[in-house]
Amino acid sequence: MKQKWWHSAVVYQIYPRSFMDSNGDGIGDLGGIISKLDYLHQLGITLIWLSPVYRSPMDDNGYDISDYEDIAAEFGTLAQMDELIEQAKRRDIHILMDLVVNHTSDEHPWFLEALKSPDNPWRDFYIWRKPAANGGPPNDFHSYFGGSGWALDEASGEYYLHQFSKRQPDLNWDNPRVHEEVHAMMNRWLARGIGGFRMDVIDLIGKEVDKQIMANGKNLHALIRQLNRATFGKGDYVTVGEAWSASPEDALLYSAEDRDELSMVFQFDHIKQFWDEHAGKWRSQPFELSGFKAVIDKWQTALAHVGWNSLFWSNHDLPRAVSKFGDEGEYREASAKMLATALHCLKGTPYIYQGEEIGMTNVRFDNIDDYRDIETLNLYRERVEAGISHEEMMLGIHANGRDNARTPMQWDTSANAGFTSGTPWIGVNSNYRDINVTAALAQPDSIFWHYRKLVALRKQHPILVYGDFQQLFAEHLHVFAWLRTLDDQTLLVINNFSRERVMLKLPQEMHGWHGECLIHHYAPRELLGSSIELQPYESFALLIGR
Ligand code: TEU
Ligand code: CA
Repeated sequence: MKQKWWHSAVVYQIYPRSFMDSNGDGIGDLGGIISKLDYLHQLGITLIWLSPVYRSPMDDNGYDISDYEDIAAEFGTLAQMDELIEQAKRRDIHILMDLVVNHTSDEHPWFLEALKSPDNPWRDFYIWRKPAANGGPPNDFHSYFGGSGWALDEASGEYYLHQFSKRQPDLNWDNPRVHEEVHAMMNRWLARGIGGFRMDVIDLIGKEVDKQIMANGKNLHALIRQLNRATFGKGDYVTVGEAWSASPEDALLYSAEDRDELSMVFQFDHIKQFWDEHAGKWRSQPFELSGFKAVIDKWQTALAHVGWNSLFWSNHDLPRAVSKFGDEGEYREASAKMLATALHCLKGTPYIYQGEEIGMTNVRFDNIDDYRDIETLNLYRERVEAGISHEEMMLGIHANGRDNARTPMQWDTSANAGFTSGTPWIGVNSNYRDINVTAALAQPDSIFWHYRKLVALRKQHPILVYGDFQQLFAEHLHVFAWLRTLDDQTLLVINNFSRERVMLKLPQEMHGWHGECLIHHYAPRELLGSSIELQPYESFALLIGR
């Protein structure tokens, strides 16, 4: 495999609305991000995935873009965006912009033109269909954000497709003019000095509407290859496509080097595994390690030598890692460190979601009015109207609602966790007095310093980047362990994913294994006898000496 600089990089995702407010309006902004670059430099990350900051009516907090080449007033200005790119570069950090081109905002000029008449030149930038025979939507496609995926344009009597909110009309990627406009916009952003793109729901742009094939349409990979050759493929840029539908086979198509498509994709098997097959995320299933291990193993094995994995536990759409996969209470710190070690000792590029590095947890607002996310609010209303109880829906929101990850970053113990001097756009998690950056930096063995050590290890040890993955103890109910091997080196990684003390019996060939313990959060470990007693949520990585 040809080595790439970003194979050993670690990416930090910033959700700008919630990261840091610099002007007291209660909304995070570019000035706030610039003021925290030294903090990120201290963590050691070299890439930032910046969720959208473009002009937007904020129906979906910026994933509804009305101008791809200007900055939303509440986030700042283009001059500040250039400043952020420049200031980041001085700290050896590159910015991945979030490319949202499956759809625009309904306030984008293209859509405003398209609405003027069915024969307007911009009309077929979007996807229009006549009503069904009964006058209703053309088919029963359901929006991810509730209700029909078709919205009626009264003036023309036609419907337009929107897989997300009705204010996010889908672009028509069968139209070559859409390609031209998007390519030109992307090249202008690359010319501004960004490091690449995260691509929102990229698996949806090849949709075959009349067959109701939304993901993985027949033209999808041709469209992505065209994007590559027309824009980022001309330089050493990093691209990561969000692909909720991706299988390992798909991921090979997206990320195999000779494909000229993407660097990697976000796949969500380890997330959807704990959703209910009928109610989806709104009826959360309890975490269960054996299925989780099998999924991670499947992906590590499938992309072992071709293609490249992204590695993440959370993002702005998901619950907090320690709440989902670890322990929020007594073992919050231990489980957060274990999750960090496990993720960063897998093969692929690790992503840290803002606040994960200090063990931020899910939030529990009791009142639905304290939530902000359009998906949560729409589905609460739709499901409660359909007869689901308030209590059951709140359980689902507490477990998997997107606002879990969108409460303000917790910087210190001052009002609003130091996020804003104003009134925050969404409530601050009440645990900020205990969980905040200032406390983490002051505590030598905090989760933050554990992450920093892991980020540094990846740069120092090629085995962490390129070592082959081979699972051990696959049947064990509490332990997830594996080997990484590269040339004559062997790294043993052992993670106790439970609050139990676990006596792990060792096979004969492992007796006496010793060497350099690269990372641990209890005590350095060696395999001296025929078993090892693991503490609750203990993990370590041991570079086996010869
Ligand atoms: O998310 C795609 C998406 O499908 C998720 O919203 C997912 O369906 C949901 O979280 C699972 O319940 C991307 C962005 O990450 C998300 O923030 C946007 O809302 C969405 O696309 C539309 O742009
Ligand atoms: Ca602000």
